[in-house]
Amino acid sequence: MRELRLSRQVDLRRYTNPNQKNVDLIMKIKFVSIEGSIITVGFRKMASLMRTIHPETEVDFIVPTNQMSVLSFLLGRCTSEMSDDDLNKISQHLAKADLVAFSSMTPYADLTKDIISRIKQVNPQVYFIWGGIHPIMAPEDAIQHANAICTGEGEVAFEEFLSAYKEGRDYTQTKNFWFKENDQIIKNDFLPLQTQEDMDNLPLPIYADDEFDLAQ
Ligand code: B12
Repeated sequence: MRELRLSRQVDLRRYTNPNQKNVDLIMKIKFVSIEGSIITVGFRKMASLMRTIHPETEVDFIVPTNQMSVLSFLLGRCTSEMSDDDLNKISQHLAKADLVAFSSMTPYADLTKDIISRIKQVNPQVYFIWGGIHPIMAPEDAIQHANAICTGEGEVAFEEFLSAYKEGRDYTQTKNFWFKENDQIIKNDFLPLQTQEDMDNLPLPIYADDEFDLAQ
């Protein structure tokens, strides 16, 4: 049996209401999509599931530019750059969380890394998870910047991770995830792909429910 010293021990009292056993109260999770909002189906599916398993989850969008806008395209404004001022405001807001989970593609990978490093400067205690296309396609790069990355389908894997994390169990065995613990990278196997029936049982993607556009 492999022995692992976790770099971060979870204080259960922070996440459990002593009067209502097994009810999550205080763990602050921010679930953040870095890209144009209406089309991000994978993120919206994950955000919807998160609201089911941890209703207090805040769902945020960072929309650097409207990539789908014809005018933006013609004016050459399809860029992932944001002003220093906006980035600082966004990072300060996200730094109030215990756990920040990002979803982004490779065109927004540098922006994701920049925001993570700014959040760390404000609050070094934040636990970072990175999911979506970039960690799937370039896991060796993504894991350098987050505590954990999701390298495949997120639904079952994230739920398993979160319950282990909150209960103080060893979460580093979670499949479809890689972890960085004390500079050691733990690469777990894949879960079997979900069947159509599995997916039919998931909640519908979330749309316009308490969403927060961080670029506004
Ligand atoms: C449908 C699609 C589109 C759609 C919708 C895009 C979208 N944002 O959802 C449209 C046509 C709009 C589109 C546009 C673009 N696309 Co496209 N698209 C696809 C395609 C065919 C399927 C993606 C998909 O919906 N998958 C299904 C969903 C459910 O999966 P998912 O999003 O990955 O989410 C799962 C996991 O990633 C994970 N997950 C996701 N987020 C998180 C977060 C956390 C915290 C966790 C734990 C897990 C997790 O769980 C989710 C559910 O299981 C892929 C190719 C492919 N076969 O995958 C290319 C692909 C994603 N597209 C790509 C590109 C480059 C683009 C564009 C940048 C093209 C362009 N130059 O404009 C734009 C970007 C627009 C934008 N801002 O999003 C590339 C991305 C390459 C990369 N390395 O990033 C791909 C891989 C195609 C390719 N091979 O080049 N695209």
